[in-house]
Amino acid sequence: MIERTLCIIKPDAVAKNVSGNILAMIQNAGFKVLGMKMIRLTPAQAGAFYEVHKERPFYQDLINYMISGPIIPVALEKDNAVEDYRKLIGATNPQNADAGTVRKLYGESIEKNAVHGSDSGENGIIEIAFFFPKAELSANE
Ligand code: IDP
Ligand code: MG
Repeated sequence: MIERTLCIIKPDAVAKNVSGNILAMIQNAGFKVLGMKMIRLTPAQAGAFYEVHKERPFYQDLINYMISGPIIPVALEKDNAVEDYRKLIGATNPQNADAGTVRKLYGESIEKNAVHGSDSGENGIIEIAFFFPKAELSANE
């Protein structure tokens, strides 16, 4: 089934200048890029994006990290996108991620783990809409 998922290249990966390498991995894996931009989140935006984690002890740290520098949200589409993208990026904690995954290659810690990925097709749609008005997405979608 064709699905959409949201990638975010997080501040640590943007700062390390590996955004292009990560995008190449994503595109070589067959994902179509529907939209992409480099932006800086406000604290309120970061808090809203990660609202689902607001009761977790790492919530405030996560917000501080996500506003620490520019990020690159990328709207992706592919058959089986959610599962295939999560396989490509690897486990949340880079130490537990499989060899050759984005987080193993570029993540620094369980927090500074280089990229975001949606956890379901439903959330993929919602998260893409958080960053991209429909008019900004690829016209040949
Ligand atoms: P995911 O990004 O693999 O879906 P989630 O559990 O949804 O992982 O957590 C969202 C983000 O919060 C992670 O990508 C990571 O940046 C951060 N995070 C998750 N667990 C921890 C933790 O135990 N300590 C610090 N940060 C964490
Ligand atoms: Mg998650």
